[in-house]
Amino acid sequence: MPIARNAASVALDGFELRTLHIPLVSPFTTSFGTESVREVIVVRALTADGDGWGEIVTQNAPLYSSEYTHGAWDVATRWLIPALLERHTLAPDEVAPVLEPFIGHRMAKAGLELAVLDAALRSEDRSLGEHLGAVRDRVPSGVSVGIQRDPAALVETVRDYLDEGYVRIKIKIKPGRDVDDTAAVRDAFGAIPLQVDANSAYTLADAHTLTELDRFDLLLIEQPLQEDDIVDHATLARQLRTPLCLDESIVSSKAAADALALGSASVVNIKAGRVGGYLEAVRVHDLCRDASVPVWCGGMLETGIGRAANAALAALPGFTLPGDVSASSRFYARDIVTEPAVLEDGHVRVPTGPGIGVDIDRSALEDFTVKKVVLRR
Ligand code: OSB
Ligand code: MG
Repeated sequence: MPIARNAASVALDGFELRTLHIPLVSPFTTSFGTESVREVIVVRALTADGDGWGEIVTQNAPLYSSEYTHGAWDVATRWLIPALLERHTLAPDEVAPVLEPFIGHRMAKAGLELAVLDAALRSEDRSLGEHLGAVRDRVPSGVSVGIQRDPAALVETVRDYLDEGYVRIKIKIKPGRDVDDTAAVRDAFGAIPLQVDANSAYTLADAHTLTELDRFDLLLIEQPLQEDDIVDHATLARQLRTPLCLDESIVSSKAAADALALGSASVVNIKAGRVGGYLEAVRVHDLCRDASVPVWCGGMLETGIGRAANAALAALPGFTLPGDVSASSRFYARDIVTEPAVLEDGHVRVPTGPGIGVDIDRSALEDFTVKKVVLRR
């Protein structure tokens, strides 16, 4: 099947950035903290051919990675956007090379690239899924479940998601909330597709606790150790029967190649924000597919913008495990797109309209905006 991955150049007039505060339907707790309001930056690329939309998926505090929303706003307005606006015309695959001299800040770069990509694809009347190489029109939907008050509360929360039709459950764990929580879910629901995510909360000294999880036949254990513990992850992987999946550590296709070469992971979570954009995410997909390493699409509590783009990415052929590509309602009572992602028979549809394939709900966007700037050439 031919996969066209070049999109037209756009004539860039400027960018609009907004910080949004969107309430979550319930607090989301991980090993690194609790979030009740999603603070996120929405990017609008202003071009001669129309607007494009993107999202910078940083969180309020630098707890998942070193990036955080105020930092992303600062680097985007002070450095990244001015560099992009020096170019009169820009193709989506030129965004990353133009921004490459600026170290790190991958989520900020990814949000800007998505806005340019969306504008370019809309102007050509092509969908992001088609552009990235999607081979499915819907993707299986897993759900990421935060740490609850106690294992009994966790069981009730998981029950509700299973009743909604989610086809895979991921529970967050941390030291002291691992074996008992996992046992409670296994005991209550039997052989459901189940995996755990530690968000870097352990060290190699905790290997005995992590090997205890082997008896639960989990699909995988996600990111037990620190982002740069690439050698320790390889050591741990050799002690576990459960497949080890990396999230935080995979910051680029180079990092993915290194992790696979070292044996640090046998599964990879792909998040476009974490690797600097959807185009780099496809490169991670491609190299994992060449190495027969299964991948799945992670999430960062995306709004309808990133959620639509994630569905397109997750429709690529190497995404053989269900991702954290849930319905909008898993996090939000009100989203900022006119057709928020819904769960249909345990799946989320891949949008087919031009660009990301969803339209912005302008009144919701205004209502959630707490800060706005427009930078023009
Ligand atoms: O580790 O996958 C993670 C949310 C914020 C930061 C990190 C992670 C998560 C999730 C939620 O697990 C995934 C989602 O958006 O559904
Ligand atoms: Mg994770």
